Amino acid sequence: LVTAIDHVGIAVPDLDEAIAFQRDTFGLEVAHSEENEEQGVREAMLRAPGDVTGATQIQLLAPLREDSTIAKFLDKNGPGLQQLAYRVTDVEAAMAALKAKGLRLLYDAPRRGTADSRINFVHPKDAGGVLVELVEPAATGR
Ligand code: MC0
Repeated sequence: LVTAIDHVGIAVPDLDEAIAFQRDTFGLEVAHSEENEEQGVREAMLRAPGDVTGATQIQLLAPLREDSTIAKFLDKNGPGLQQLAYRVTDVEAAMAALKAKGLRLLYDAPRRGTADSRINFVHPKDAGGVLVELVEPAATGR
């Protein structure tokens, strides 16, 4: 079902501060950043210098609004790991396979994710306490 570990997402209160911390402490660099209005996030994808295209990235997620999922996560838990994202080739097929196993998907249809990927999420209560994201990269993407 899964072809790669796409990214691991960290909730942060301030995106620019978190980017600077990861750069100055660990040497990670920004590969991509954007705002996703629907998801209520400002986000950045980080990678290690020299990483091959398609390698696992670290996603920093900062809230755009007080009522966003990331704002709620930060209020409840503080900064930290928020999600694990698995790459798939066909998000609808992955959704159907997981539904058939009795797992709850958060959306009835895929929504827009980073860099025009198509995404959905498995409820953390059905995945060992981990919010699992399914990511089908855009056709022109990685
Ligand atoms: C909540 N829970 C989590 C969790 N969030 N467990 C593990 N990881 C998380 N991130 C647990 C809580 O501890 C609680 O358990 C129960 O789930 C209900 O939590 P809640 O605090 O009442 O929160 P809800 O139910 O309002 O929301 C949780 C839910 C939400 C997963 C449905 O966060 C959501 O819709 N997430 C998907 C969208 C998202 O995360 N967007 C931001 C990233 P207890 O035991 O205390 O009851 S956007 C993104 O990722 C895009 C841009 C991309 O990568 O392409």
